Amino acid sequence: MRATVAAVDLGASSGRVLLGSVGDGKLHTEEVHRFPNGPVRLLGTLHWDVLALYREVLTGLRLAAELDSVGLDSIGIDSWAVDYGLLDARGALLGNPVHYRDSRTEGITPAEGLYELNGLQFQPFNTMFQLMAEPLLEHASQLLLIPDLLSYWLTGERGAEYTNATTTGLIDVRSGRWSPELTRDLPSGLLPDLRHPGDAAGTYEGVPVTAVGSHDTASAVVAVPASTERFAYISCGTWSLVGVELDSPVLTAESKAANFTNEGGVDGTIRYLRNVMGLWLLQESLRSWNTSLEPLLKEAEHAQGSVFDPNDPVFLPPGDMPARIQQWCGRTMTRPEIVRSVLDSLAIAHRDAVADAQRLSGKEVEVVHIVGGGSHNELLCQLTADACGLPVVAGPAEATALGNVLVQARAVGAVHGTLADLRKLVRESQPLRRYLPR
Ligand code: ADP
Ligand code: LRH
Repeated sequence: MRATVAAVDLGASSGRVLLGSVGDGKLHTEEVHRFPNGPVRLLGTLHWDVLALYREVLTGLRLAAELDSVGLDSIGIDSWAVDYGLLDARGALLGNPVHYRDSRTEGITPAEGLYELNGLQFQPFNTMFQLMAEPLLEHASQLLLIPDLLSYWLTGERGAEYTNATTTGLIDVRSGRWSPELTRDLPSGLLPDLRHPGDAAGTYEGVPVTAVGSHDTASAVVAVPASTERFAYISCGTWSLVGVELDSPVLTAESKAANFTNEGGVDGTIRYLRNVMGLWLLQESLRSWNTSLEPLLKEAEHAQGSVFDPNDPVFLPPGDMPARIQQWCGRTMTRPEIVRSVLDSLAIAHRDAVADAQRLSGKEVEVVHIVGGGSHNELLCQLTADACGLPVVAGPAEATALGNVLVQARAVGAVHGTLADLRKLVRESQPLRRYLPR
């Protein structure tokens, strides 16, 4: 059987809709629509433009349906994590979703014992902390994470997809269910029933909508083209999500101190990883300079960088990134020097996270896979191989959308098997580039 599916993938910096065709051991994809995404400041608060995103999703689905004369077999949606819309009792959206980089959670500290319950690294923007600063909570009857909200608008059906739900901080890492203890102070009924990747999630114009790993990072990890179990991954886009795939969580004091997270993956896996600030540092620098990346990357090859800690919280909010980097490094730098500093610093942060993931989980790694837009950045891939002292396999850049396609294709019966079988399809169909450590 062959299936044609549409994958909607919304990253923090851009969104796209891919048409995927899967069957007879083959995977083929075509991008049908791409659009920018980013924060909008409105009366002092940082928001997403969620209606504009929904319009782009509709446009993408129309283009996908036009290209596929046979008829789509399924639609799946993933996006960045933690952010949500609140619905009133009639199901209408209350307010415009707030961006995780908004300052409303600044200064928040986690309660004792939280890590042991939810297994999540502390990030001030985790949904549970946003809810502590949420003025609309008392008026809300339900909360939907972004992919679930868009899916609800398409289908009229509500649910909470599991992989993304684990990023809220409200899921018990052992049971995989909403934690009665952590949700005690929330209005009853606020959190919808969980659904899992592969579950049916309603229909849109007669086409089934299928739950995928709706956390973009969960979908990206599905499409890591690993040929061994001994791999680390770096899902490298706005963030670098660096870690390993495990069967069960690591909840030790050392793991908590190292700020490693145990997020829920597809097929009951654990995504044991650390958030590294990622290419946001470059995106925000380019925005300040109002320039494009490629010429600067060329010049950065021969520039002298300085190393800084990319995970310093000073780099989290939007604003003048080059000024913050120069201040951290204590010197004035040219643009290529700033770009080189970012890449050198990310490579070292990648190395530390790969080393910590191995040490804390006991899982040994022989290859590092870089997927996402950052896999196009040759200098970053080489510097990461050099820092890790391990081969790096770069690609696919659209791993997230591919993981989304594959989980849908498996749900409709066009492909069978485990994550290893899905990964083999990616490996055999996508161009990959190998970097050896120098
Ligand atoms: P997200 O899903 O978080 O929005 P992506 O995975 O789309 O992020 O990655 C976007 C980033 O990838 C860009 O900010 C850029 O740094 C990098 N990137 C994309 N294409 C290229 C390219 N051709 N060369 C170098 N870097 C690239
Ligand atoms: C990457 C990502 C990441 C989260 C962050 C909020 O897009 O989903 O996994 O930590 O956005």
